[in-house]
Amino acid sequence: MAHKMIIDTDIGTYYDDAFAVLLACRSPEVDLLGVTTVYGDVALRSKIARKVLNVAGREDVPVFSGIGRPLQGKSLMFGFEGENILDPGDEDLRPEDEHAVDFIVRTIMDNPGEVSVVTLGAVSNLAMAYVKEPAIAQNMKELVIMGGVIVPIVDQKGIRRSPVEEYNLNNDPMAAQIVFNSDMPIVLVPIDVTLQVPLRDDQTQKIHASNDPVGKLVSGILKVWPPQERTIYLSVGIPTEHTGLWLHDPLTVALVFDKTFCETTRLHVAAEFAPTPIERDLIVRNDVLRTIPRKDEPNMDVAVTVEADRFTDLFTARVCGE
Ligand SMILES: [Ca+2]
Repeated sequence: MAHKMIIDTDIGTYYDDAFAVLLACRSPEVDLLGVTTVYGDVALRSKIARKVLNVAGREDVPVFSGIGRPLQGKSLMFGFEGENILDPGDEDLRPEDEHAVDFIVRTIMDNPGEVSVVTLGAVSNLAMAYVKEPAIAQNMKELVIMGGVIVPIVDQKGIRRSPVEEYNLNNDPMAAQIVFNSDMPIVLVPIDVTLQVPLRDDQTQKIHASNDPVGKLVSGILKVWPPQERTIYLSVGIPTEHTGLWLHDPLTVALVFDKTFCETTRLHVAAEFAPTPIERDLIVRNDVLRTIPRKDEPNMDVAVTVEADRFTDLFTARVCGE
């Protein structure tokens, strides 16, 4: 039976949330129950999600706007915000009236033990859903979170990735603490693992050659992404020659239906604030949430390795309609 799934996403800031939604649409193993939006301009994000689903022929999948303002701190909007997805004729794209938090609680409680929730942005909606109905922790099948850094690494492009390099959890640190301290069955997919799944050149060429509507949408996004990323990175002082087309969010979706893409280990991961050196800024910040493994009772499964070629080949084939 297909895996019942809710995707909670900050679609629009980076390119790969749209790719994750499209992969779910194109995966027969997935029963996509709804897409919820989070962080910043959730109305715009919902419009983008609605459009992406429609292109994939999934007008039946509902979209719900969630929490735009982090429980703590302020949201920073940046990204491509739908360029090459939305067009001027899309003014009427609308989400459902129900709030994302209510939809998440209702859907989990109506389908005990069956719903996998995948978060691809800040975990504000999940934190509020848990506060509203703590029993979702025992009634969800799993919560698969793209976020955090477990093993700080130097990526293949030569950039050191410390906990500050991961935005999803730092965009709402209080929400991350609530979720980590809940009893939700968490699978954490940290960025030190997702940085191992960039699209290869032969795969992007195959996507650019695709005549499939989903393949064409992915191709269009890939074309506008490098200049967008350059703008985003320059605005925070990051060298832009080091970037790659990583599939952080699609990998997180794929893990719901094929756990063998990643090797996981049971860890206790604490979300806490600790002094964090930020090499690019030559400062030490105390307001950065770190994901720190502790020798303590495990509270989640953490992805530690990934079969990169097998996953990126699957992604490429599915968005090209094969
Ligand atoms: Ca995201």
